[in-house]
Amino acid sequence: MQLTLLCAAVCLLPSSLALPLPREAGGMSKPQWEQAQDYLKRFYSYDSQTKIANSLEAKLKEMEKFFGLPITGVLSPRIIEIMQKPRCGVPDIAEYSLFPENPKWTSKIVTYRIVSYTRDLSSFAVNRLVEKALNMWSKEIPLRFKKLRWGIADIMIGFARGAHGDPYPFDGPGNTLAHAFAPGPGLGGDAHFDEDERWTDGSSIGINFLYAATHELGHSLGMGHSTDPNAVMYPVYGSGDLQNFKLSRDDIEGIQKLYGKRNH
Ligand SMILES: [Ca+2]
Ligand SMILES: [Zn+2]
Ligand SMILES: [Zn+2]
Repeated sequence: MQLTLLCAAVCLLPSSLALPLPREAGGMSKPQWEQAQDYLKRFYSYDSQTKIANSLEAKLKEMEKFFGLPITGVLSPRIIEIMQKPRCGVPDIAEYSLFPENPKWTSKIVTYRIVSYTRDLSSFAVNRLVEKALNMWSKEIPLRFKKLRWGIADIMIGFARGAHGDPYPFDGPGNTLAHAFAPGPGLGGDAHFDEDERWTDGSSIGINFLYAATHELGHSLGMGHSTDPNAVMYPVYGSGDLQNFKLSRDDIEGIQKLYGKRNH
């Protein structure tokens, strides 16, 4: 208890005593700079790369490149705005070791199981929306999905809050909405949704579960993030028409590159 109080006292020192912020902070406030550093570490991680690629300036440039902004390596109000939007938890630029050569499922039938549900929607609605999301992808490629009621499926789907048994704890309401893992054993293919969000079937205010599920299940099939704001695989939530969305040309080209076309 005493230690906590001591720390609180130290942390409350006037900010004028703090070191000046680096050039990359672009004149933003200290909390904004700290939030930006955290964001870049989470979504633009290059840990196994060279020191140059690890600098915050380099990560900032990667982010500017991804979102089609002028490449300055300096924080701007536009970047802060993007950083504050709710988004997928999967990095835009990941450590290469996490994504070996285009991982994909090699079997023509991929199994899935819904392990846990949300309090926001009926289990009937979640089942229906997951099936709908999977169909968006499978109608473009020669792959079928089979739902399992128990046991281990290729794609384990669930809702959880905070720390939930993988190295990527959720962060409360907002910011990270969900994440999923590329095809592979164990966690591979699994899709997790933050139970601290308010999930909807599109009929009320909140996060559209069908849209989020279609995006995350794209990762479960091996899709990475797209820089195209019209793509379902764009990492930031809410840029397109969420009510009547469908896969974009970019999404379809990506998934067919991995699995080929479906023969109708
Ligand atoms: Ca969250
Ligand atoms: Zn994503
Ligand atoms: Zn998770």
